Amino acid sequence: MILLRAKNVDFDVTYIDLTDKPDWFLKISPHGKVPVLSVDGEPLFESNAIAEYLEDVVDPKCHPADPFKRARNRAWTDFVPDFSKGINIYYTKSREAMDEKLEGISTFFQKLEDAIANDRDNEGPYFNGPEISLVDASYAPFLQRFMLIEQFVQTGALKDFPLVRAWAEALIQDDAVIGSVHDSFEEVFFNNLRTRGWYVGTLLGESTVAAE
Ligand SMILES: N[C@@H](CCC(=O)N[C@@H](CS)C(=O)NCC(=O)O)C(=O)O
Repeated sequence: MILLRAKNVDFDVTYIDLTDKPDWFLKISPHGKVPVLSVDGEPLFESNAIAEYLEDVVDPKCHPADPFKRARNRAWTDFVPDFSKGINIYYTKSREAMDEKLEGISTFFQKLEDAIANDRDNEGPYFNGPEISLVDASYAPFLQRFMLIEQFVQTGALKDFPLVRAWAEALIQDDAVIGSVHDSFEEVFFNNLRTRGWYVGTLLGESTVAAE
């Protein structure tokens, strides 16, 4: 959704309940996962495949033009599943479990800090420079959730990683990222954390600030 917005593509979005997936969705999503992009009625699944397809068919180009840089970006995009699991401190059931997870979080931020320091030759603020790219779109949802929770938990986990912090701050203020989630995203996310017994749910209070 971030890339569709960054590329100004007109699209309709259908949200589904992942705890009660409709039959029509299971028919078009072989792994039963979102996102799925329907192109002229034909489904495409897997975020990276969808992003690469959009990059091929819709301007402006968001991947770097240089093939070596593109490959490096893809390599960092491949790290997203590990990264997202490494920083999702909000999916822990107790303060101790969260603290334990926090002990390992620097490893993940350090890798990205080094990647930005080594691969970027400008002030950013995005992964490659002033424009949002595919690699940004792949990290944004996880950094967006982390930053949202950080307001409440204040772990300070990003304090030693100024490049990642500036990157995350740019992403959460980007219109394509803000508009990539439903208006009720924050409320639904927080309610899930509360009702499913995740520890941070106890720190969020009863009501939340309005969603973006
Ligand atoms: N590798 C997939 C992962 C997608 C994924 O994990 N989607 C989650 C939501 S963020 C999902 O659909 N979960 C539902 C389920 O696994 O039943 C991609 O990048 O598209």
